[in-house]
Amino acid sequence: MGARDTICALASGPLPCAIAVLRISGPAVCEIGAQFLASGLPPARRGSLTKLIDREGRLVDEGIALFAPAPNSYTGEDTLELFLHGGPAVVAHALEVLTSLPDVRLAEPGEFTRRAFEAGKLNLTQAEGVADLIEAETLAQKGQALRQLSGGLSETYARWRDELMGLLALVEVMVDFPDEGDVASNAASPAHAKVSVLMREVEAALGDGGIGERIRDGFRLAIIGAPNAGKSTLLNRLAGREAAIVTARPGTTRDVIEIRKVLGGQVVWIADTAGLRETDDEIEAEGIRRARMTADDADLCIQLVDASDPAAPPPLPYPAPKGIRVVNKSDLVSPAAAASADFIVSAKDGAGIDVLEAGLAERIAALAGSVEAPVITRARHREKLTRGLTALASAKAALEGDLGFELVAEDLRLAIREMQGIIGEIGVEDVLGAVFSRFCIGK
Ligand SMILES: Nc1nc2c(ncn2[C@@H]2O[C@H](COP(=O)(O)OP(=O)(O)OP(=O)(O)O)[C@@H](O)[C@H]2O)c(=O)[nH]1
Ligand SMILES: [Mg+2]
Repeated sequence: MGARDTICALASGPLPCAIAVLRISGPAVCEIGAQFLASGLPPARRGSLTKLIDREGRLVDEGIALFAPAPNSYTGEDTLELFLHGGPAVVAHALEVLTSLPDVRLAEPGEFTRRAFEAGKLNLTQAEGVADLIEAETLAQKGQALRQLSGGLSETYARWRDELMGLLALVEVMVDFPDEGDVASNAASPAHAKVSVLMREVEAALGDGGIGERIRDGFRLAIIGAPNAGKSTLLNRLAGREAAIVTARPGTTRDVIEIRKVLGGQVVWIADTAGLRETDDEIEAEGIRRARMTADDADLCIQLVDASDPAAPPPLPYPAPKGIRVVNKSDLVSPAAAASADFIVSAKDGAGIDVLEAGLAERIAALAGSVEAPVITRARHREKLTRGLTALASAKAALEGDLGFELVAEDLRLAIREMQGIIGEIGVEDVLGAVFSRFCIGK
């Protein structure tokens, strides 16, 4: 993937459509303008009606051309956008003409944004924000992606990096001139106080309950309960389709079956699980193990109880607010028998489902709103920040144990590197492929 190649791609959606946007970036843009635009490259940043012609001078299509010369473009390179008629034949012909020049090729997924990153137009968290914005399905996801794209996350990481650098400078002075200054090399030093403050900030960010990741990837809601409580019937009711098998035989569900739904303005994954009971059946036992794991990982857990089951319901493994007690089969037994329930429903005939959904939506919205502006939106950020915190803790311990400023400096350097890694300043080669390959082509 040589940066000197010129790349082109269809940047708009599926064809046919009203207008197709072709995007071209790289050093061959001027050559393309001269060869294939009947009136040559238009003036910078002014949409101009023009004819696209092939090598033989035949008309490919007529449309608007928009030229943004380097460095003031998305990628930082010469960029040309062509707004053509959105027909498959038009686009195929246009791309064929463009790629007929040497060093002009079709772009890889995310390659335009990767070039923008390499040109310093965006940092890595901002580039991730671009990808998230394109994938955003809920307003909450869109809001979070826009905040990330406009630098909301990177500002915090860059501030931590700067503060750590200031701290490192302070510590390095003490490494070089151990006898100078009146700063004691112990727990009362200003360095120790600063490390402690930073640690508290990073700990607070890490202790956000994973809300940023949940907004991006979806909240998790598990349905658990005894066999035959009606878990699969409830899942199907919430899904509005027959996603899981329902039978009168206890022990029907073994695998975890998930559906996706928007509730309370958030994407939510709802999981149906195997009924919990003692069993000698190896397959069922594995299903039950997975059910417990799913419930443990969930943000909310519907604990479903069969109102008509004379057996005492099992004790609730999850207290409120995570655990929600729902009594099912209200069509069989009078709801009075289920006084301790948070919700009473009949999954089979739909009674009470609206109220349950509204209650779930309220709880999800409350969870999502519990952290104002999470600085972690991906596992990648969390991993690096966790490593950064470990390095800070080690720096703090070294200060407290008077282990020498060399060790403290080394820990601070490690912490700085993690912050820089999050915003993509260093050590990013291994993650770039993973980040950008998930983009769509043309972005
Ligand atoms: N009358 C009545 N029957 C219900 C209701 N919900 C589920 N059932 C019935 O209860 C039986 C078990 O339903 P499932 O949804 O398969 O129960 P489950 O909890 O998924 O069971 P397992 O997968 O075996 O753990 C089926 O015969 C359902 O038709 C309800 O609200 N009212
Ligand atoms: Mg089931």
